Amino acid sequence: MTYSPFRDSTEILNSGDSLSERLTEDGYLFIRGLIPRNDVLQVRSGLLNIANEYGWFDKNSPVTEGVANTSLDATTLRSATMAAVNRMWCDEEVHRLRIHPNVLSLFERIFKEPALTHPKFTLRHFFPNLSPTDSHQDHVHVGGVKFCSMWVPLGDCPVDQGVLAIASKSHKEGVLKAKFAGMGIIDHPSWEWVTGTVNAGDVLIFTNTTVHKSLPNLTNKIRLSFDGRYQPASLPIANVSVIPAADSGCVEWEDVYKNWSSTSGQYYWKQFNLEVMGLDAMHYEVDYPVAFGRAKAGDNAMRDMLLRLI
Ligand SMILES: O=C(O)CCC(=O)C(=O)O
Repeated sequence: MTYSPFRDSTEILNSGDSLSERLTEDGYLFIRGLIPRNDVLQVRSGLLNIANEYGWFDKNSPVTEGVANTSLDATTLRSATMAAVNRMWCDEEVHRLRIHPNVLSLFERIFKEPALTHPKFTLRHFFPNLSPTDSHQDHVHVGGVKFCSMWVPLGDCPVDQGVLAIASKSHKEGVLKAKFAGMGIIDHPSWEWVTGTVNAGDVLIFTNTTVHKSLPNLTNKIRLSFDGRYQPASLPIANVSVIPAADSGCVEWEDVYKNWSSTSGQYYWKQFNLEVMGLDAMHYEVDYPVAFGRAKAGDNAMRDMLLRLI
């Protein structure tokens, strides 16, 4: 497969009309330096320090490099360091980064109304030995009516460190058939796959039906990133998006916030009169029996993917 470079939308950052036109045309926006680089690096440093307490990194390299401790396989890592993931997900600085004023004002320009940041988000730690994220559309997993995803690497992410790739113009056909559970969409000849280095502070924004995936992480470093979802506050949101992620280990938001040093950034969505709807699980759950069967029969790529989905 060949990849073209991202179309850079930094120059049109201040024009809501141009941003929405481009989003409608390409299905994505790549914006450099939307979030101050140092804010991102500070969050990265906090998360690396937590992860380091749980032995994630190679002892012979500086923690700041995020070089993976290769003696931990994915299974050991998952069971032995769940506590690290719980703490990382609840980290207050990550939560505040998602609602950075530069981010909110960008989405308000695009939506032309107040922007709601979904309370739930995904924090990813992509180890070199894991399989990449297969191609999918977020609508299937997140539900709701209309939202954009924003992918933010927490540190510089070169192409070979598992960066995101996007199928430009793939958002126009609605929900597409996938191999299972919304994952693994067959390529279409009219799409142009785009990718490139995404540095700390840069963001990738795409619609809820834009097909995307990650490239393999061929380095010896862990790729940290988060993906947040943003929507016009007046539209319904799915119930699965207003609860803490399973990775947090928390059921209630109160538990997420219990070790925060400040209340800034807590319960921000309560300012809106949200209409909450159920998730239409039609596309999502239908293939699970097959997927689990394959994972149990020794398909490790399937197993890794399922572990990341649930
Ligand atoms: O970071 C990844 O590997 C996948 C991200 C993703 O699927 C998303 O941002 O919706």
